[in-house]
Amino acid sequence: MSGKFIVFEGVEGAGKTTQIELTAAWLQNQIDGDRAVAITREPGGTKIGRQIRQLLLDDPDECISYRTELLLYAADRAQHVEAKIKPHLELGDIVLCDRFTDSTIAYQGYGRGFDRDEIDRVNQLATGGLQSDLTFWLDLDVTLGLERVLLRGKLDRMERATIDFHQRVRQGYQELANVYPDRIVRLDANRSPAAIQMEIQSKLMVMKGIVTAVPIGET
Ligand code: Z5A
Repeated sequence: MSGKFIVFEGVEGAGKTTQIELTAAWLQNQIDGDRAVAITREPGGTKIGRQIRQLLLDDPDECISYRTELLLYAADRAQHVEAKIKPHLELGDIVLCDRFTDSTIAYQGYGRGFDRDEIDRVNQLATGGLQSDLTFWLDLDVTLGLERVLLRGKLDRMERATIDFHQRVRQGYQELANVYPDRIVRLDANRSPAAIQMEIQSKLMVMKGIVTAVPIGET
């Protein structure tokens, strides 16, 4: 596949959506015309996924078991990879995705306590082995993130989990970043959106196959 798959991860309110939009606007001017920048997210990147997202984040009458939750995120991802991500990558597009497999490791693994091997098997089944080319982890204190989200309105089912849960999730991201330093870039998310965006752009500028190289003397 000739495209690039860039994922944004982090706890609630870390600023992923904000940075994805800024990155997409910047990239439009950096890449050649026959490639597109596609923005997507999990859960909910496809039509089926939007229905799964409702099941996951709304308040169902019946309590969702952790195992059901894990499998619903995986079902959303399987559809997302097949119906949207892979077709874009095959066209050579740049896909900017809000959350992917590391969210499942952080939330269902570190947060809910599922065994890592079990999560890896589920992720493998859902993705067929697809991984991000680069993941930006927007690292933020969980209380700051939840404060930002609260300003926006009511918290959803996942956001209402305990602070301890969200702290374990952040710890999960930290451990993933330690293990995969080439794939996961930690960004301090407690800065202005512009400062964070500058750092993202500088990382993407040096990433092979993203920004169109302008031959010297041809500006
Ligand atoms: N989940 C899971 O458990 N397992 C999985 O496998 C997957 C997901 C894929 C999806 O929620 C939930 O599903 C999520 C993990 C779980 N749940 N929890 N809890 P979502 O898609 O609804 O929400 P989210 O991914 O957590 O995104 P978010 O809450 O919208 O946050 P964000 O995208 O990172 O931030 P934002 O929208 O860009 O910014 C939030 C606010 O902060 C907004 O008012 C901004 O204007 C403001 N902001 C942004 N940047 C800054 C800076 N730099 N300074 C100050 N204020 C800022």
